[in-house]
Amino acid sequence: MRDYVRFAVVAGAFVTAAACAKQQDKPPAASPPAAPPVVTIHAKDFAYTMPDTVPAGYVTFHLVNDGPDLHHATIVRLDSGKTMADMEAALKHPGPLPAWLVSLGGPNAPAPGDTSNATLNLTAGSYAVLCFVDVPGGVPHFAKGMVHPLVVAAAAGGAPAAPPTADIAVTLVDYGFEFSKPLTAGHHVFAVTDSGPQMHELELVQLAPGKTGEDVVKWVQNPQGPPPGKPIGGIAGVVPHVPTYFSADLAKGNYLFICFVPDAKDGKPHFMHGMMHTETIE
Ligand SMILES: [Cu+2]
Repeated sequence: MRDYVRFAVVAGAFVTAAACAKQQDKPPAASPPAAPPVVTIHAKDFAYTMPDTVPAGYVTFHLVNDGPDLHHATIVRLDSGKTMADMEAALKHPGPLPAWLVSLGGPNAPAPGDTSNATLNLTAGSYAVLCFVDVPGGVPHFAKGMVHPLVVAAAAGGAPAAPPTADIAVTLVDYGFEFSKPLTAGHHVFAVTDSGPQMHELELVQLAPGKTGEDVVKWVQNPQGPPPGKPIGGIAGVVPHVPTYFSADLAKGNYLFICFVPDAKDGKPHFMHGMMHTETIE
């Protein structure tokens, strides 16, 4: 009985407050911006299982690598009314992507059986998801079926999702990685921006004890024996000046940041131009 009374008094106070707010015509208190919706992409040899449509605005892509090979999910936008058929024709030609095919990042490769993530800000339009990973055998996985159309639909309304709150900024440059502060153990949200002029990616690999970036490069070129590190993810190929985000939990150890994007001038992967960097978490 006593509790009921207290409830009635509290409820009455709310009613009164609501009535006052109405009388004074105050704007409603702003609700905190929502977290981006999470879209799960399953990758396997050699196909994606994922939704066909996502809402415009910030979207977090959660990539599950069902294996057995390495896969990522590059999100590309098709401008100028180009179709999936136009894209597949253009991808038959080596070299830089045509200007109407805009690579916006996406979750980079986790180890088979693991997951990675990326948060992107997408405008409404026609998109596709592609796997450019060419290990093993040197044939990019999109040519083996890892292509999925994606429509980004105008958001339904309501408060737009806010970007993640990053604690480390990484800038991709020709040819290297620049950090806003040293890496530490624990959970981190990375804000990744390519400052150009070329497109780059960020693949994060936890090096096995005693292994180096050169060991990773050798293994990628000839994947024999156990890998010299564990891929964690990062951001797939992204054009300059488009901010993206990913999160990862890091333990003590050595971490390789590497870019495999082919150079616009000589076609060599960017790690051959020096775009590989090791950070140690003590
Ligand atoms: Cu690069």
